Amino acid sequence: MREVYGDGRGVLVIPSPDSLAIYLAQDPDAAGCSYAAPLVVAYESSVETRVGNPERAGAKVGQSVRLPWVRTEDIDGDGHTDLVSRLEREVHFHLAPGGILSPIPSWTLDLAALEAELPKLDGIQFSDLLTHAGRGVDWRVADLDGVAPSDLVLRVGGSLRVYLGGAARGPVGRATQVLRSSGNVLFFFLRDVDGDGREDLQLLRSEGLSLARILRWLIFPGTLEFDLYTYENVATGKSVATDDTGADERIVFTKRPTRRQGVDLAIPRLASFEGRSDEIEAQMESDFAVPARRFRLGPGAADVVDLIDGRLVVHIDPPLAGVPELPREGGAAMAWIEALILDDLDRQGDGGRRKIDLSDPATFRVAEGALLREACAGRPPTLVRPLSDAPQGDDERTPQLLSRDLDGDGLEDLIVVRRSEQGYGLEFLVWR
Ligand SMILES: [Ca+2]
Ligand SMILES: [Ca+2]
Ligand SMILES: [Ca+2]
Ligand SMILES: [Ca+2]
Repeated sequence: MREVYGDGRGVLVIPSPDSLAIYLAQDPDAAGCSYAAPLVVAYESSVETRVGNPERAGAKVGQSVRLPWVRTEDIDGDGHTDLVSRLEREVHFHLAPGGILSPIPSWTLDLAALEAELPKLDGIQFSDLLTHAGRGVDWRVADLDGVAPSDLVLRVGGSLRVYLGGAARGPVGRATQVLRSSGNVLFFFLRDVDGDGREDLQLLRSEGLSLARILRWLIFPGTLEFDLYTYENVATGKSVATDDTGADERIVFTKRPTRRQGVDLAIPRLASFEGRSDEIEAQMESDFAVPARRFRLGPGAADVVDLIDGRLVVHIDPPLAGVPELPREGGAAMAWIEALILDDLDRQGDGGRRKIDLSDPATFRVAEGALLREACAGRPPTLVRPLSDAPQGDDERTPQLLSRDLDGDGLEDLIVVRRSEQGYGLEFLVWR
């Protein structure tokens, strides 16, 4: 039993092989005694058992369980948390008007039906392998026009469909706006590019990529070019006449891109790259093991706290120009792309290009901890303090640093989390 909505009411979740039955307690004073009819969330799970090869000493034995993709977030923007459950071929949206979750999906996005709209492909397209990558169906929810409820954007291949208010009811009726892009649309983003507070539409598209070109990269280096097109959000909340006939049509995004930018992926000779990939992997692994991270301990821009040889090392307000703020490991892919590529392009404006050179080892230095440690190297630390307990033997894994405002002064304090086979060890440090 756990609390999901932060309203003090207990929630009982009973899993079955293909659904979760969620029982919400009805009366906060009688929590645990009376429950409403269950909310049944369908999901697909898979349990895979590996028995390995018992003849071999290093054989792996175990079971892997794929958990359902269920997420809680406010989909329609009414302030009440809703529930989304993603299945292989459809997505169920359970909305919670007035804070009461609908026991049956309020609407369903039928991914299979949308995919069926795409032209059929005859086998693998060797002349353009990215055709397959661009064939997906994708969705995002955001408030685009500043008028409740939130809005829905669907991508079906190279066609983008905007439904104002669509987050509350799904893609019913005619789309408010349809944008079509040629080439292979690989991905789309809703993000505020120009800083006016409204999310704009960005499409990442590519030229064709033939099998012949990949084979060529085995011998010669080359470049794969991507286009990033930005369509500015110009939704006004009012209907506007957009053509001479006076027909009333809402436009949300500009009909043509307002920024055209490029991302060039420089591909090294693959035959030479192959031998170096292990080296790069080892470097990335050791980079990600560095626990250094940014804190706001004092009034400066950022402070860096690191753990080196069992000691806490604090640098107050060190110069960190050029060290990007990267998501922690496990952050969403979108946050990485944003920090490493898109933020830079936003600053460049129309016509900007960003080169990613896969033959340059610096391209793979993407762990913030390692970059922060390097930025502070050679600088006298503000404080060095041994941790209170000695590390608990060789089995201890790299400690993690967490931040919380422990004393309520509005600035962060430190929590050191150590894991070993004996369990967890926590150390709380209030910064004054
Ligand atoms: Ca909601
Ligand atoms: Ca809206
Ligand atoms: Ca904007
Ligand atoms: Ca504090």
